[in-house]
Amino acid sequence: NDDGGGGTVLAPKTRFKTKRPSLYRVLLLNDDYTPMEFVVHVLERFFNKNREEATQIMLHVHQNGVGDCGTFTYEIAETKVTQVMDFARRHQHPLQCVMEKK
Ligand code: NFA
Repeated sequence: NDDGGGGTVLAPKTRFKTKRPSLYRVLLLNDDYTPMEFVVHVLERFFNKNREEATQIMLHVHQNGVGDCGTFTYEIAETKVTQVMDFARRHQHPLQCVMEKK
């Protein structure tokens, strides 16, 4: 811009700062009642795992108490948690799904 006095007034520089989104890990928690096959189905249906991967993750959760289903941005992770919790509740299984910031 021009200030009318021979000087030049610069417009504030517009910055296009890119911010990487925070990432969240979605975890399944072990319990004594949810059938193993149901957990495998959850991993296939909501986390796009094949049967082999799903079975490995399910067994890891069964043996270690917790297991990694995947890493997502906040909104996607939140949606996965809600979908899994609703699906488990509808089937009257106590399966718990949580998210944690990385
Ligand atoms: N522990 C459950 C059982 O023995 C299986 C399970 C695995 C539950 C992973 C929750 C998560 N039926």
